[in-house]
Amino acid sequence: MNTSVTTIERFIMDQEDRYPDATGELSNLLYDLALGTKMIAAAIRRAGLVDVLGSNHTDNVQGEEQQKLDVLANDIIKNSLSHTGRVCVMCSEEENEIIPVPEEYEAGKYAVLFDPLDGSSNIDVNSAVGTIFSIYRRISLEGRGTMADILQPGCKQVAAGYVMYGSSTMMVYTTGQGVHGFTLDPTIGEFLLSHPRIITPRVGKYYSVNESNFARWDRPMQHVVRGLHGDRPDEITGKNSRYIGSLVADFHRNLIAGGVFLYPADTKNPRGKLRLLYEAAPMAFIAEQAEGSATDGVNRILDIEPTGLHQRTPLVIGSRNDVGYVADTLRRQMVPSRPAEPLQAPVL
Ligand code: P6P
Repeated sequence: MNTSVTTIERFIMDQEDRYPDATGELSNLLYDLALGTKMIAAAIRRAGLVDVLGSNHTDNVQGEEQQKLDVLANDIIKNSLSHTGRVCVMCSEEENEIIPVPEEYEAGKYAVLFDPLDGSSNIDVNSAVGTIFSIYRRISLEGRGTMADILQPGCKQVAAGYVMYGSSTMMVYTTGQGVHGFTLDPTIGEFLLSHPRIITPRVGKYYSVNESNFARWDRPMQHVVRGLHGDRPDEITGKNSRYIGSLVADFHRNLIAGGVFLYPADTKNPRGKLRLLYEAAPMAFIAEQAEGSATDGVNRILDIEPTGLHQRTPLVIGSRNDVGYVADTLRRQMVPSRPAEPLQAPVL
């Protein structure tokens, strides 16, 4: 048995040692999250055997029907963090309002935002799903955390990551010192370092988009995707299409193999479908730390100043050159808006 393994705990501590003023709180917070996701993984692995599949017969703030595992995952993450004294406030895709730490617990210096189980509609068909998290240092001075601690631009994140419950359970995170992947060894119940310092290829093999939305995109975006199809070899070499419909799974494949994921705005989702705070921003931090990039089509995701907990954004994320192709093409296609033509008086 290979005994020279690096557990996530040891890796986090080693990284922390580089910062003499580090208090260890962020390290412990990451470990709290790792523990919570191990519990979620255990529930998912048994999903077909115990009564955790299927609908919870409730809707979340997005108006989406909650799966039983959505609710369970949300409770597990909250319970993993609330009592630690490291968190002052939380925000979850599954809850309408911010979640201040209960009065009986000390409020810490971090705000944690999360999508407890993204892609949960894939659970019943045994496709990969994931937990996404984003961590900020609080800006309020004391006491229970506030909305201001949550509504920070993505460039202020101190850590971000996801856990993908796929063929294996993997945790991928960054604290701004590169992106590192850990695979859960179920025989010992530990996340072990398996993908140190992940760098995403500049040019990707894949493009990932829900093509059924094609007719609802604007013409510039249709032009972009036709380029990714290979219809415009003078602009870009065509790519293979891969789309699972689970952000964590689609993002992870592109992170490792190179590729670009797109969820553009369309006539049904004019602001895009994905949420800025606990989906796009954490994934954007990871993408940039892996030498990739992330935009809303043309603007850097990490520069967006949030105005609402559950606000949505279009998302183009992955290999730097591919994300750049999309932005350059959209900018070229965008005809400066002309002043509206004066209305002609009807000819009687
Ligand atoms: P569509 C899952 O519901 C999710 O929020 C993301 O994980 C995923 O990327 C996207 O929606 C898929 O949406 O409209 O293609 O099914």
